[in-house]
Amino acid sequence: MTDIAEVKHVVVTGKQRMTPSEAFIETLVAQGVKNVFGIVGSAYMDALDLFPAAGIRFIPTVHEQGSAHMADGYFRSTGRHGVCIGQNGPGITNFVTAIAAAYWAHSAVVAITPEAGSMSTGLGGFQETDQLPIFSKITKYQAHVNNAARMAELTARAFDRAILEMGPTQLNIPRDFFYGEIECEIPQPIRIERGPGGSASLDAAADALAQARFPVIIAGGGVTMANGVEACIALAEALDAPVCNSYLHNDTFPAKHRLACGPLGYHGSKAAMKVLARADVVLALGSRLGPFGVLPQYGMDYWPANAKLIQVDADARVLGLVKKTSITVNGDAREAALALAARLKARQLASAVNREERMAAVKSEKETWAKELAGWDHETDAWSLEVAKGSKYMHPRQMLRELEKAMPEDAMVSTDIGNICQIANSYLKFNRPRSMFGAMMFGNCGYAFPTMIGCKVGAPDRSAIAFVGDGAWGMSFGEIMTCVREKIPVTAVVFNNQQWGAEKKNHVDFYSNRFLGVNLENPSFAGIAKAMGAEGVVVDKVADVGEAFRQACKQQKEGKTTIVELMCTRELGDPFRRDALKKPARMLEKYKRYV
Ligand SMILES: Cc1ncc(C[n+]2csc(CCOP(=O)(O)OP(=O)(O)O)c2C)c(N)n1
Ligand SMILES: [Mg+2]
Repeated sequence: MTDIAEVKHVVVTGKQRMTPSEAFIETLVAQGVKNVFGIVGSAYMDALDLFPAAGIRFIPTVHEQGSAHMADGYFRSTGRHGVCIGQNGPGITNFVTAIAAAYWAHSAVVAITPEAGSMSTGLGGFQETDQLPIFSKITKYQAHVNNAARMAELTARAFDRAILEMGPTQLNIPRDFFYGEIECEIPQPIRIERGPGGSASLDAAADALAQARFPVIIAGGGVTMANGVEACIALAEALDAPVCNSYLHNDTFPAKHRLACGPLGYHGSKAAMKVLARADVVLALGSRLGPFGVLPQYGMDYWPANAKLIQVDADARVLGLVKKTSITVNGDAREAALALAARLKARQLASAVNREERMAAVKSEKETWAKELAGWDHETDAWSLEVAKGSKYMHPRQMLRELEKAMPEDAMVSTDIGNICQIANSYLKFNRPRSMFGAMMFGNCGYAFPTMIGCKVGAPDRSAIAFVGDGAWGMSFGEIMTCVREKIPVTAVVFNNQQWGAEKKNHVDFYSNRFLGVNLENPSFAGIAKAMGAEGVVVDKVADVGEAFRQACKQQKEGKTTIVELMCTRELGDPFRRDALKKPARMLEKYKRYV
């Protein structure tokens, strides 16, 4: 067996005779692929056989959903393609949820989907399903290898398009097409250099910023994807403009910077919202301003409807899509920030006049929010007070604060979908990019843990931490086996409040506490972790959280995966979807009680 570390990534050049499996593998090598997540299957075994010799590590997972989430995490922590592969039929349908999640995380994941053999299509043979329609709405591009001779060409295109279109692509390969003999050349990767946007729109944006009396920047995920944090800092400093992170992108601007106001959106920073509300010009840099991320929060409709909105995004389709724009720039976030800073250099800035006053306002809003958060020990609605009374477990907010205090400087944190994970948004602060990996807008429970495993493969020297609720943990803890088997050490922090809390909150707020399917009787998750070969620790006192968490992160250096099970009260923070629920109305007699 070839040692992967010894293999050099050398690609064959010129037209040559080879097998389609070789063409496939050599194209992966040409695209720089070093890790592929998946579950073994006969459909692609002829190609799989060559992985070690090609210097590609195959990382076997527990479930194909895990493979695709890991590919997503790998992309998000590195900026390099995440790749997953599986058996035709059920192995591929198991990808669906995770590919949909990658779609809304804008992750360049290549889902390699071997298909039933071309000679049996339509006959209803083993593991056959039409694999293209299933992914048609959750991929940016679908390549179907319709002839073995096109293996390299179409494989390369799936990789090129994933980066070009900033999202998942599918490479669908009838399984018989791995065999045979073809003549082909391995295509070199095509990477398009992205520019700052049109000069007229940049001029207009610079004018608006120069005339702004209270400019505010929203730093979106595009800033990280463009490696543009430094450029964003330079532009913010040139304008002395406060910066808000877009929802779940708390890593697009350093939290310790004097101009940083924190994240917008659900359980975000009130300081960010109040500062944004004062803006007369908003620069949304690398953000699609997704509707869920700009909803009113804390009873505050903070969006400055009368401000001029300059939106910069590399994807022209999102410009002006959600919020009314005054100026749209179709450009790379980093390049656009540099171009705007250059244009503003010699200009008189209207905002310089009231600089002191603005900086004082920003500072004061930040202090007010920090103070409010520091004093916010538990939820105060009637139901939360009732269930927390006499509980021997921890108030989630106090526990989250301890985690914040003990957070390693090099942390990467993924967050799942759930009430406590969402509250964590207030307590997650980062000073470097590629540090926060929320479940983004597909919002599937079970995202955080496998995604963080992929992040750790991409960035093995960083502390890898997944925040997961107990319900979501039930969906995803199987991948502990991947951590143990493949020696990928991760820390999972499991918030055990014995309930599907986020949904229970809707029962409380809208359905008169008629609880159905929301209470969880859990086994010992720490015990399960130990039985699976990982470390497990249970904490039920706030004073012990920091030490247990620190220890778990430290153990990553020794190759150990640790599950930190944190026992919480059943209190619940502000709900997710107040915007999308209505008080129930019933018309039929038999249902009249259900209001
Ligand atoms: C795959 C999937 N199924 C169902 C949901 C609906 N859902 C959203 S939040 C939530 C509850 C999460 O519970 P838990 O993970 O225990 O976290 P908690 O809210 O208790 O903090 C559910 C079921 C979802 N988002 N994703
Ligand atoms: Mg829960």
